[in-house]
Amino acid sequence: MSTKESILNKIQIVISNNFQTPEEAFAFFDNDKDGKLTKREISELLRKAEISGLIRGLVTTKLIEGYYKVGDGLVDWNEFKSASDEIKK
Ligand SMILES: [Ca+2]
Repeated sequence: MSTKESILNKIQIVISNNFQTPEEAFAFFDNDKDGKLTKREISELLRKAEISGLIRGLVTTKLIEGYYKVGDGLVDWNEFKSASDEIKK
């Protein structure tokens, strides 16, 4: 149950259960409101998605690696959006 699909699915469930839009979810988890999600902020999202501590660190790293394109190690809104679009497919 720790496949990429089931994890993305859990994230999607958290977002759709708690927020009207992905924008809202992004703003919620962007604690310092700098328009980017740090590793710590993403980890918080995963905690809310009830992804266990052991794989959470791993997934956070994978998400960052998979979705940051500008190479700063942060996930900005566009990247988050394309990630959540991908989840919906
Ligand atoms: Ca932030």
